[in-house]
Amino acid sequence: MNPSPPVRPYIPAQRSTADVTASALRHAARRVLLRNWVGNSTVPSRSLYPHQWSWDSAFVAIGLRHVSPERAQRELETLLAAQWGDGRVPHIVFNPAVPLDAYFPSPDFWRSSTAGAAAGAPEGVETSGIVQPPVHALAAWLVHRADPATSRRRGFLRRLYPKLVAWHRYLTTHRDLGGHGLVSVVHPWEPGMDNSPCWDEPLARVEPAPPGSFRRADLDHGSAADRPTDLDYARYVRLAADYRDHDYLDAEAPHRFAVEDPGVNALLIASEHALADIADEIAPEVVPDPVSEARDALCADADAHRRRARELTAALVERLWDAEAGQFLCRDVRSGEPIRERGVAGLLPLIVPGLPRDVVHALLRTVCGEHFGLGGTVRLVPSYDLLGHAFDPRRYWRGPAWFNVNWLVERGLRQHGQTARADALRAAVVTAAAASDFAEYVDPRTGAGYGSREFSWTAALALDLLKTAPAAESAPAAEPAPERAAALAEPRVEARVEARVEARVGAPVGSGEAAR
Ligand code: 9WN
Repeated sequence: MNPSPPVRPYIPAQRSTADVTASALRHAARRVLLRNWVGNSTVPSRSLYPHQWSWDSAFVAIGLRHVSPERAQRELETLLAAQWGDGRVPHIVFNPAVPLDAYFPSPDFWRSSTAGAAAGAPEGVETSGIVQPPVHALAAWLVHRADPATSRRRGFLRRLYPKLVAWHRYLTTHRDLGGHGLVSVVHPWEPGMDNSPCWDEPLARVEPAPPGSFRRADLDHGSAADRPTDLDYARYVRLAADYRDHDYLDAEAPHRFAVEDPGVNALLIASEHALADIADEIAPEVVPDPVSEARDALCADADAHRRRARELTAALVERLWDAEAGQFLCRDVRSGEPIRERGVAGLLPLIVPGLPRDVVHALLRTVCGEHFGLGGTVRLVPSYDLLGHAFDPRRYWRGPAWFNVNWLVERGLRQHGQTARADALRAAVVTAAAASDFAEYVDPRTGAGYGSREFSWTAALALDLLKTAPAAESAPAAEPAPERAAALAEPRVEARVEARVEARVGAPVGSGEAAR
């Protein structure tokens, strides 16, 4: 059943980190972010991904806030300037200066400004027509907190808030395809985990586009062994073309692929909590008079966001929790059935405040159990079940560990009072980032890097983990009240913690301290 080699102990590979101090790593991470900055936003990778990507920009902004809070704000502003009239935030914003053949599918495939007109696509910029996970409100809140004075002076949150509200409204209305309050993704690129084995079954129903009808650009830069297959691509193309040919209107598109994904919904919930914090924060700025109807209305908005977060959390547990598996599973909206594959998205609800206690405990057991192996056979959480029939340690989202996912799991562990595990994961993330030259993804068992190097969110999130204090150290181990959870998880720069990470990163590769 499982053709993958036996799981070996984790040894970060490729580059010795023996002499890499935290300050050298911070310097290197900053350099990546500065190099990949293209004027108003950051490319995920200069070669493989030469445009702006939606959830990449959110993760990049979270790291960039430590380099330049103003740039971090602009990163998100640039993305949201390309928002569509119906509220969707496109997954790619194309740079017109980049040649069409540098990335596929290019703007002439998506044709957003014409095919997307009915859905309100902007005229002055070309974008894709699909979306990615809604990490943006969470990112905006964290960016604001890094430098509230600059943020207020620039009216950052005040300007972004209505856009973020419209974005969430698009997801919770147009994309509630299952009719149970959860968001559905309609393309494997939307959850950001393109070729996860979770999509194999629903994708098998999609007729592939003819092989000669498109040319992949990714193989010019990456190894075929690390990337999705040609057959995957043929299906991705078919789904995107079908959506486009129905003017990107959700009510009219056939949406042959429709899946409720726990990762996307968990990020929406975390962002809905962040929207509540943002509404509270901007209230005095927007309406200085504390005793006024307008101020009351904004406070009511904050309450509504918290209420929506609770409703979404209840729907998430109701629809996607699988007690037997000990994790959340995706649900195929077309068949109505759960997808019985253990993708890492099923662990991401760890970042959701206010989950039932038994669900949290089971999730923690699963993260550290044989399927994901954290702290046992691996030091970074893999993207897919280590024991799964489709596990492949180097092929994209079918096994490798990704840094954004591990940053989220670290945050989730810390939120639930798992300080030692979170500290160990944090050290492993920065060690692997340094050792792999900020690889796009790594073998979760060995730390060997794959995909592109100098990858923006790897640098940004390693930097964030180096710069931020573990909030839960000062928080009680019990589950925090939902409404305060986002604030409790709010990182602070703290030299004491940096020094501790420095000691770990500076320790020899494979030494107990570095790997623990
Ligand atoms: C398609 C940019 C993006 C990430 C995704 C990752 C990959 C694109 C691709 O790169 O997807 O969107 O061409 O493979 O899977 O998570 O946002 O870094």
